Amino acid sequence: QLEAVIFDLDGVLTDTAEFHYQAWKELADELGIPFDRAYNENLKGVDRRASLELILQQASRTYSETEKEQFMARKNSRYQELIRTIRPEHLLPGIPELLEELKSNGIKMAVASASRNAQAILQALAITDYFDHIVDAGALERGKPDPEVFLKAAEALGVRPKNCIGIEDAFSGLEAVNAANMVSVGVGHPETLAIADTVVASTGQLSWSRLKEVYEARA
Ligand code: G16
Ligand code: MG
Repeated sequence: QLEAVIFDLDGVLTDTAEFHYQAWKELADELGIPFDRAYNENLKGVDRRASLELILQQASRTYSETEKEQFMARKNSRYQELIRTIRPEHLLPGIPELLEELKSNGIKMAVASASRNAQAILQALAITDYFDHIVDAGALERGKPDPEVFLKAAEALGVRPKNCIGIEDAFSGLEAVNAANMVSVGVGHPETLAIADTVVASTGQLSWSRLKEVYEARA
C-alpha cells in the first residue's frame, strides 16, 4: 500500500542547480580553478562539503581546512543571495498539481534534500504546508547515495520504507532511494537514471495516477 511520497528538492520541486552553479563558478573563477556546466553535473545532489572537494580536485594546489571553511561560507552566502529571487512560479511543471492530488488522496509527503537551505527554499516556493516532514540536512551523518536521508523521512512520517516512493533527479539520489528499499522514480534521462524503477523526462509527467501505477507495478 502506497502511503508516502518523499521528494528531493533541487531538480524535482524546483531548479536551484543553476544558482548552485553560479555561486560555485564565482568562487572557482576567483581561485583560478577550471569549472564549467559539464563538470557541475557531478555536483547535483551532492552535499556542500563534497561539492567543494570535487571542485578542488581540479585545482593545481591544495588548501587548508580553514581555507575550505571560508570557501564554503563564501559560496553559501552568495547562494543565499541568489535564492532570494525564488517565487512560487519557480516550482517545476506539474508540481503544484501533484502536491494537491497527493494531499487530497491522503498521501503523506516529506522532503529529503541534501540542502541546508531547504527550509528557506520551501518557504519561498510557498509549499511548506504540504509536507509532514522536512529532513534537517545539517543533522545527517552521511550524504546520498547513503539511504539515511530517505530512511529518516520515512521514520518521521511513521511509514515503512517499502510503502514509500522516492523521487530524485540525481543518480546518487536514486541509489539512496533504492538502498532505502523504496520505489524509485527518476526525473531526467532514462540512460543516466536507469537504476530507477521508472524514469520520467520531466516533472510534468508526474501525477497521482502515474505514481500509483509505478508503485503497483513494483509491489
Ligand atoms: C542540493 C543540490 C546540491 C547541493 C546540496 C547542498 O541537493 O543538488 O548541488 O550541493 O543540495 O546544498 P546546500 O549548500 O544548500 O546545503 P538536493 O538533495 O536537494 O538535490
Ligand atoms: Mg536533486
